[in-house]
Amino acid sequence: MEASKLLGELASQLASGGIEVVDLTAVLGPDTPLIKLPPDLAVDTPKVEIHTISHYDKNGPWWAWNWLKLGEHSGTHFDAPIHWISGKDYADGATDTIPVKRFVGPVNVIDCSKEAAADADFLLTVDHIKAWEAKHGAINPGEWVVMRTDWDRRSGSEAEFLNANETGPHTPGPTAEAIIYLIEKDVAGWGSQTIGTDAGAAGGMQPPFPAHTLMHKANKYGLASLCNLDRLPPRGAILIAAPLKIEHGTGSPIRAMALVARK
Ligand code: 23J
Ligand code: MN
Repeated sequence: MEASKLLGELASQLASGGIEVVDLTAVLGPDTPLIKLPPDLAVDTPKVEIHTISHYDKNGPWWAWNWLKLGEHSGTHFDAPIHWISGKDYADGATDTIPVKRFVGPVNVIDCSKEAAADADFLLTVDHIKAWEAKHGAINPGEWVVMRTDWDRRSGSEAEFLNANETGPHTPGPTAEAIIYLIEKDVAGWGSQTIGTDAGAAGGMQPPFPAHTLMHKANKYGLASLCNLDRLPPRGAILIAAPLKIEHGTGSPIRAMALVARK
């Protein structure tokens, strides 16, 4: 189909609801869960703060507006290649230099919700991805791959979301081999529903934090704390995930959404 005709058809399907826009984003505010890193290793990102400048009052009689204190990696957010030391030298690897077309693409949703419910430390393997491809079709270059765990059901409580105890955080994620397999497929990036793109136990993996270390080394992107993946089909939806154009930014909160054909 001619591109202009396709856009016209898209517009009418959006208007009629034949194509739905699904919100994949958590509310961003002071209660947003944030990653806790080992204190001997690193400093943590600060809590999100929303400060009133005016609220139709003496500080601005006819308007309301706020200012924010916000870590780049807060809530539903985008990881740029320069976030990690392995991707630090990519000229097109920061929030202000990644080509904007990379923020829109097909999304493959691998449903691990049952596995994650049974085992918070569940790790997605190459065999699991291959079984998904045998059922739904091959993952193609430039596509996103996201791991559905329904972890957003825990997002009302930071303790439940981080799920940490004396042995560390217990959240699902990918094996290093699964990430290598997806890089060989030349995906756009990898997304999760947990606090970060890596499993809670990923600090002890080889390499440590493989989704960060390997994806960003390959100039690929990450998405974390995605919501509502249970509302997406395994394939066929279009993901829109655009970070703020922060100067030299390593990542950014996003308003992630997906275009989905109504069943
Ligand atoms: C810094 C250090 C380790 C990790 C992270 C950030 C994230 O998950 C993130 O938000 O990128 S694992
Ligand atoms: Mn991040």
